[in-house]
Amino acid sequence: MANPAGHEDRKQELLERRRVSPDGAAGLTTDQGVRVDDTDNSLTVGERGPSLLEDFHLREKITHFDHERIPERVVHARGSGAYGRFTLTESLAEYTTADFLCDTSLTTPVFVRFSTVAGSRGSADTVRDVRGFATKFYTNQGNFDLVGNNMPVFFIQDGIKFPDFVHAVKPEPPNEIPQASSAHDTLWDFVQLQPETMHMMMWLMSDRALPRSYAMMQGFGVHTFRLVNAEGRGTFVKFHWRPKLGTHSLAWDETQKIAGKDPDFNRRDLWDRIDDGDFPEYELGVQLVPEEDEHRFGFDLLDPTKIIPEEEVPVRPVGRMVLDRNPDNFFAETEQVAFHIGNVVPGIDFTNDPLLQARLFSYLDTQLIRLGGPNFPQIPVNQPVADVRNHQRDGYHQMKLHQGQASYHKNSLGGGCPAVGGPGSFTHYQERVDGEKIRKRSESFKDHYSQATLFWNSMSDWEKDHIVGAFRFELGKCDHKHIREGVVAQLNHVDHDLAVRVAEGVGVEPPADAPIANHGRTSPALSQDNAPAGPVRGRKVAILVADGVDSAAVGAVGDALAEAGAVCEVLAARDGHVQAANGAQVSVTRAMPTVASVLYDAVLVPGGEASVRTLAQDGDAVHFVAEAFVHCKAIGALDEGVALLERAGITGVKTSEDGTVEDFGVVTGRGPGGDFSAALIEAIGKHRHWRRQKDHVPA
Ligand code: HDE
Repeated sequence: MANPAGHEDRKQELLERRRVSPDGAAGLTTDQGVRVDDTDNSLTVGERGPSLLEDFHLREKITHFDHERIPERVVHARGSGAYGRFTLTESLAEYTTADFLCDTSLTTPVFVRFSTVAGSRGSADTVRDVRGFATKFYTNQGNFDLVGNNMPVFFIQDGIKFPDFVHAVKPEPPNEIPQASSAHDTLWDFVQLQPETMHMMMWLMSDRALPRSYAMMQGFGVHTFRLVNAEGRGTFVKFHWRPKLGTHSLAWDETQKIAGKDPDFNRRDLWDRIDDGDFPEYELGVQLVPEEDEHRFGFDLLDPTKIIPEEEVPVRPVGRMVLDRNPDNFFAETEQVAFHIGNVVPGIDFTNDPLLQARLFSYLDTQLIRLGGPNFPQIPVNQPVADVRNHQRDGYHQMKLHQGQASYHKNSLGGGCPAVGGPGSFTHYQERVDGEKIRKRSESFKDHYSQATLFWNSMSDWEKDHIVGAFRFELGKCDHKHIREGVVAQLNHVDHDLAVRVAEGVGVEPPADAPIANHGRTSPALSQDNAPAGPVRGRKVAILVADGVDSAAVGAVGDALAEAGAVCEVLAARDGHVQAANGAQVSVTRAMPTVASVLYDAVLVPGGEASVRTLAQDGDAVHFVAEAFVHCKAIGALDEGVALLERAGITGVKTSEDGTVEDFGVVTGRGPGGDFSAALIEAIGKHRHWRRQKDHVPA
């Protein structure tokens, strides 16, 4: 079966056999296939009498309904998934025997699930949190799961601390407050007492925790894994996903408003992009470290709170993943998908990272309860495209009809089948390990601050401002002063200026001096400010109109934006259409009260004197523009449209009589011609204009 791009897709072939489409002609039946004559009324004694136990249809319908829920994931409960394909652009045959990383002619089907971590299944998408980025590669040699996050490090170094960490970040036990938020006492209490969290906390307080779109988010395998080649030689590897659209984030104030206006913001964005054929795309990159270089870094490769700076080991692009198909059924696919870091294929192996090792236990264990028994690999979304043959038998929900007498190895009654070994078998990497049995953190894991400092040093001024704001917000929600003080003391090890700025915002005595001098090193790759302007594909642009609008401007700029791949929506006070200045009708996509500027990337105010006069008296429209300005979005205004900007408190707008002016993302012009559309598209491509002076505009 071919996927939307015309590639043969074995996974979709398998799924196709399980798809059930509604058949209008067929009658409604029970689960036993018996046609029923009525599904709206229970069987009762007389019209007003009691219901009868013998009503098998009622009993079955209610019983099934009673059992429709399964436990949500203990972490990463809220997620969104999509199918796609992975193609290799550069063979890694020198380093691994994994087919899908060696053969550039192969197309490997994938299923990806993005998630937040702390919130429940029904929590909002745009909370401050890490995002899961889990990919199941259905390779010819079996499933390989790359179960990563959108941040390259983790909160803890040893998996035995995971229950402690998760208990601290989840809602507090007495009242289950707050939902999907790290801004509370228990999390920060954990942090102040566990300094290994500091590097990850810098990431979590940065804009990385607020992705604009799953299509604009990096992914990381986090741990150091191992590739193993045909000679059995190992090479350390870190996996990276890089989005084609660039790595972009929302503003904190915006995320909180979106959580109310559209809690499904990221889920909807992913769904709509795929539905519209604007397929999210990512480059797979690897950082490769020869085994003999294991100890050449100033940190331990086995410590998951450390990155390998890209300036030290460049990320080598090796492949491309495109997500091109939405699931048919959320529960069957996105909810029932079961990722496991232990799902590896020949040529990919583990390291002794103690966080990784604990995960190897956890995923299978949790899925046994979540999916109700050991046969969940037979659920369609989990089923490999590679053949499955073994002596595993029985258990809840066994879907296979195993034939034959022998369900053991070795056997003579089954002809010795299935045979063990042979070409393409998984052979564990052979590593010599000697040592005492001890419970002790390695000395090489002791440096908790230098990479947190590296991250801070690498941020631009506006990124630093956002981080300080985030720390102030989160600590400001903590009721216990000693926790605020404890965190400030930790931050003082990261950077003195950071600690002072946070302390000043949360009513804590700023530390007098730094315990250690900032090492001054940077890694430019860590800053989102260094990202190039991206394409505007899938960017949402609001065009504000009222009766009397200049329809030619709406048409010309709208066409140019659409050609660049942006999605334009015409907004007016009411749904339907407005009457343009030239008498034409302009269709309205949505009524302004049903949306908000936070749901768009940019706003355009076309000219037309009457239209702008009406908009300037409409609180929704004025607020829309002011809010877009405060969130540093691209704003375009043509002719009289500039007056709406001024009405919104955006003063000092630069205009010229004869041409286009662009000033920190505010683009003005006389008429839609000339460079206006191009300048607006460029401003939208920059995502946000974070350096804009915006303190005087309320929103
Ligand atoms: Fe997970 N994690 N995790 N995790 N994790 C789960 O598995 C766990 C960790 C990650 O979309 C659970 O099926 C332990 C790091 C993602 O279905 C559970 C430790 C990273 C997802 C579990 C970690 C992750 C999970 C919950 C510390 C990034 C969602 C339900 C030793 C590299 C997968 C489930 C999906 C899910 C355990 C740490 C990523 C409980 C014990 C580090 C993306 O098994």
